[in-house]
Amino acid sequence: MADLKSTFLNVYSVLKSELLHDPAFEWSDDSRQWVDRMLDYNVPGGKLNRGLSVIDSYRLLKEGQELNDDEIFLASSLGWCIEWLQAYFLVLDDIMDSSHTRRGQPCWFRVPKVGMIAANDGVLLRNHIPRILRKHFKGKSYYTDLLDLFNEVEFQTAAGQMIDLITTLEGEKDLSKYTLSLHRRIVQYKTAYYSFYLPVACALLMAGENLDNHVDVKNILVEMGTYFQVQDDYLDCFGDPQTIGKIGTDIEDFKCSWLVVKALELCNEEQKKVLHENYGKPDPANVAIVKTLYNELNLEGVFVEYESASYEKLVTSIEAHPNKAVQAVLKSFLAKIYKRQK
Ligand code: DMA
Ligand code: MG
Ligand code: MG
Ligand code: MG
Repeated sequence: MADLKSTFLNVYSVLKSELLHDPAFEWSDDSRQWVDRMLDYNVPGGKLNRGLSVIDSYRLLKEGQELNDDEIFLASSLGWCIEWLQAYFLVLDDIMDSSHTRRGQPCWFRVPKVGMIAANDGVLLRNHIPRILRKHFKGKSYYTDLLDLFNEVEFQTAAGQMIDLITTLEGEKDLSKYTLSLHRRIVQYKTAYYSFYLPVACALLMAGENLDNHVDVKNILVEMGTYFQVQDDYLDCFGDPQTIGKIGTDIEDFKCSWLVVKALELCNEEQKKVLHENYGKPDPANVAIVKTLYNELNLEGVFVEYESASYEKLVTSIEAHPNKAVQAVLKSFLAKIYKRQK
């Protein structure tokens, strides 16, 4: 595993170096240094679950056959394209969510002399993906399917981010609009497709599969991604910032988080009033009152229940899948996130 990770990180260095010598641009020392630092700051510092899952999944789909160096390089490159996509979305997400830290360091836009240059860095990160794909996949039979897949998933994610953001405008008018079905819709689009479906879909394409034949796999992965974002919402409030590497902002930001949805379901009239008066305010005193209410309603306990119920449900759907190799892919992904603390 440590070995796979170091191989994966070596591929990052190769891809970065290619991008820093992209012949389509006349590089100066300053511009090259900027992109170099921007990439190192934003791309490789996460858990790398999504990226590593492409290699993992591809290996499982090959049912134990050793992968050759070329296959490892290609699967890693696709993994890095997902990490690039994630970096692009996170750089912009942190601006929009007014976040403070990410992966244990200040958000990129908070770094001195970066500020709103980060918005264009997000665009650059996004543009690196088709450049990586063209360099390493043009000529492969599945090249157009790959481009199509990345475009499709990016659109879904951006649409999810849009509803995550505009929903807060509705919530400010009427908090009771925050329901589980609205929450599900947001997280399915903003998180599940790019974090769960995309890595497995990349591995399937590399293995020569037609994605139209794997709608059932997509459905299970979307379900898993939904569970993952509920964990993210939970950790935003109850996680240890040291461990998750970021400071929660969902309460301040008026987000349609799983926690506020559950709180609305469980609270009495008096508690509802407290929620209405304190949710979505920047003052730490208001945030503290919301957190106290979450504790009164035992949302930690409600989450623990949700977590084991989701896990059971996912295992059941995975085991109902006819293909053992696909089952292994899905189980491996689930094992990476079950009861995660970060
Ligand atoms: C993030 O949702 C979704 C995308 C597409 C980046 P979020 O704002 O809850 O993520 P985080 O908690 O990491 O800021
Ligand atoms: Mg955010
Ligand atoms: Mg967000
Ligand atoms: Mg979050």
